[in-house]
Amino acid sequence: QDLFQAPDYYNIDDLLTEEHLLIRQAARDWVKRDVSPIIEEAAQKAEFPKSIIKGLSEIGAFGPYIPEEYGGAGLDQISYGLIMQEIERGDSGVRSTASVQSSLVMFPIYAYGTEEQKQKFLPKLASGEFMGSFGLTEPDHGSNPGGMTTNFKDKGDHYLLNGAKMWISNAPFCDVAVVWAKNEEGRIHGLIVERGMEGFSTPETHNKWSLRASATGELLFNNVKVPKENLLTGKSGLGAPLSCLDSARYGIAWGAIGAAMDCYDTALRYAKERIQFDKPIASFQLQQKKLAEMITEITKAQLLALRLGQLKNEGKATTAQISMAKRNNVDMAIKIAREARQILGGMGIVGDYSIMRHMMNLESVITYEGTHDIHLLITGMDITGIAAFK
Ligand code: TGC
Ligand code: FAD
Repeated sequence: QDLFQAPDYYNIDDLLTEEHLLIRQAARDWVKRDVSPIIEEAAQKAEFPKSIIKGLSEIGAFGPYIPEEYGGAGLDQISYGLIMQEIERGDSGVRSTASVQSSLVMFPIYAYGTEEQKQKFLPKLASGEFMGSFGLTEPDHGSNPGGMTTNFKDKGDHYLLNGAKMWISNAPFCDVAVVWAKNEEGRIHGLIVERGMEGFSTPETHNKWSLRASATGELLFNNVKVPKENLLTGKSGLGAPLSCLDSARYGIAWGAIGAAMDCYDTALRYAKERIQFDKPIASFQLQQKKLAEMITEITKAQLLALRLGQLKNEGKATTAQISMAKRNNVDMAIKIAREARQILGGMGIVGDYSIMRHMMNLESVITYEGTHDIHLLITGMDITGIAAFK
């Protein structure tokens, strides 16, 4: 049974609108009803639970901030964040699927696509009829995507695409992939690649210890003929994929709070119930220190995310501000997961509780969408004016 109670130590709910609270409640109820009961088994079996796709669409998780005319939910950025928080309370892998679909597939088509592309793809992506993936990372280019070698040549009536992308969420089952590749002049462009195009394959990556309920794979392009109308014409250069990352990283800053809340809530309840030396372990100072520090860090992360959401709503959030929140909040969550697991003693390592799954998932979350190190360097660059990447 899912007993989750969300902490709100600083009455932050008072700063949210009625609409925010309703949207969050719908997502929270759905996670309790449709995700919590099945997610542990899906993770153990390393299977993405396709049964949840419809529910993700219904709670507005596919394109929360994409306008309703294209099938999106037309919500503000704080609503988007709250939905990601609730989903990741269930599982980071499920939130990954929503992040990729919304911010890495729908967003670039909405922001940089033609009207025909928007009409063709966005409503189907919003309903979950189409699932999408985002191909930026390559085997030899992870933190440094600007060095990518995937390329396309102009063949008159079509483009010829060659190369390989690695570590791609949703790849094994995606219907469409937004793929970043260099043209003959070395300029990066986005292309919409569709399943069924000859020479396009998506092998699954196995043996993951992390994000097991999310399907990860490769995108392989062997002389794939991509119709010219599938080029994203609105923006080119590395800034185009990086701008999509801004939106996804923002969602992760909220999502990580959900994972942390679940670990804290589970550990608090367990500590009050578990008796050792004739007392609940919550009565010992060492356990109280862990729990008190957890709620302090969660509260700070909530305030950071909310303020960032306000800035995003005003169109003022910078890349560096988003990096700071992604880095801080994921680090906060992974530390809380590790401490919470210890509070449960031996019970912390079994799937009867969600903590170990969150802890393992967060190892991916602290790596993807820019590693912990890269986000620190983005802050460093912002405050000094000097890029220390290269
Ligand atoms: P740099 O020279 O700094 O920038 C290149 C051009 O891009 C512009 N730019 C941006 N534009 C829009 N939005 C942003 N956030 C931007 N950041 C930079 C920049 O102004 C420049 O424009 P121009 O016109 O001068 O050319 O690029 P760099 O090569 O030095 O790299 C900088 C660095 C290291 C920060 C960047 O490459 C980076 O962020 N690397 C991390 C890679 C990454 O995050 N990959 C994520 C892959 S997707 C993923 O992980 C999905 S996980 C699934 C899930 O979400 O669940
Ligand atoms: P590397 O870049 O090789 O980094 C290795 C280490 O070196 C890291 O600790 C890093 O911080 C450090 N490092 C690198 N450069 C520097 C530097 N300049 N200064 C200091 N330290 C440095 N990508 C996609 O495009 N789409 C997806 O859907 C997607 N989904 C993913 C799902 C999962 C489960 C995972 C694990 C990854 C996913 N990724 C995806 C890829 C992810 O974005 C990359 O793994 C990430 O950007 C890091 O790249 P890398 O793994 O090649 O590590």
